[in-house]
Amino acid sequence: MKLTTEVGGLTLDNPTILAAGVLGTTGASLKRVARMGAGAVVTKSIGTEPKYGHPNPSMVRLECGYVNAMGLPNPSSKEFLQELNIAKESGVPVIASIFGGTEDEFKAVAEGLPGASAYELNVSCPHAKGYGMQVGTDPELVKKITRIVKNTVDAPVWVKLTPNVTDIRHLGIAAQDGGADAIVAINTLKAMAIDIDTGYPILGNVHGGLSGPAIKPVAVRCVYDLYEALDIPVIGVGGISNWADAVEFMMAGASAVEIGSAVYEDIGVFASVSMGISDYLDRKGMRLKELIGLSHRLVK
Ligand code: RRO
Repeated sequence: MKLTTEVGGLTLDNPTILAAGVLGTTGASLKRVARMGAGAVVTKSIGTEPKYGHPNPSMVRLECGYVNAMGLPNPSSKEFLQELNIAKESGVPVIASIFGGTEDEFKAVAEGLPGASAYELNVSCPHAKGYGMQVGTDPELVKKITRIVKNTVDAPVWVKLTPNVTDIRHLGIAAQDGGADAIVAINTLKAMAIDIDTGYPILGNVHGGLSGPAIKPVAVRCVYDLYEALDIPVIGVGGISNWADAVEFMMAGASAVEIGSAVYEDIGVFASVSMGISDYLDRKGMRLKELIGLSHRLVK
């Protein structure tokens, strides 16, 4: 079954996308992921100024996933532009993940990274003071940020939301009202880990965000709720490790999926997820479109 997909203003060869994260730090690593079968790639989140990030350890592997507090390390949009241009040689869409503390900062980063296939507004990092969740839990601010970037760039604008709120639909509606072309759900869940030999919190920053299999049911619920509330596509992310996880997200309403933590276990995950979705559709005699939001049609 062919998996070509139109989502949020882009055409993808298949609906698997590298989520924003460590592998999006350089043009070379983004190209490598594209070669391994991703339908599109998202960069590490980029801001206006260079940032070292939080002290080490900044990422810890648990049985159920990872807790990280990288702290938005990035070289600034000015320095990252060359990496973006290298990544574009891959031939797959390259989405620039951008962050800021105000709508004007988001605008400046977007202007500093011309030529991205789309812009993913990161309003959802759970442990970045003055950025991320601090701007992304306020629907009015989410709408303002979305609108200003949408009015600045020609490319599609996606908005990545935090699950760390009572009802994610308010944020999705705000982003949609601001002109977003797609919603990406979810960023990491507020978390931490403690070393029981010493009693010290493991992360240098103490607090972090949880990703991986542990957050999958939370993410599926967010996608399900957003699909019902919105007219724009939802892109699912959170604990997707195999094709069955991707199918579950699509049944909840995801038009495509982003994969983050699972890449650290197997960079071939994009190809295996795509092949698994294709085989599943063949077995069921379905087209990809019929899978998206299927659970809603069954429940009604
Ligand atoms: O860099 C990070 O610490 C980070 C980011 Br920007 C984000 O969006 N989500 C996350 O869990 N970590």
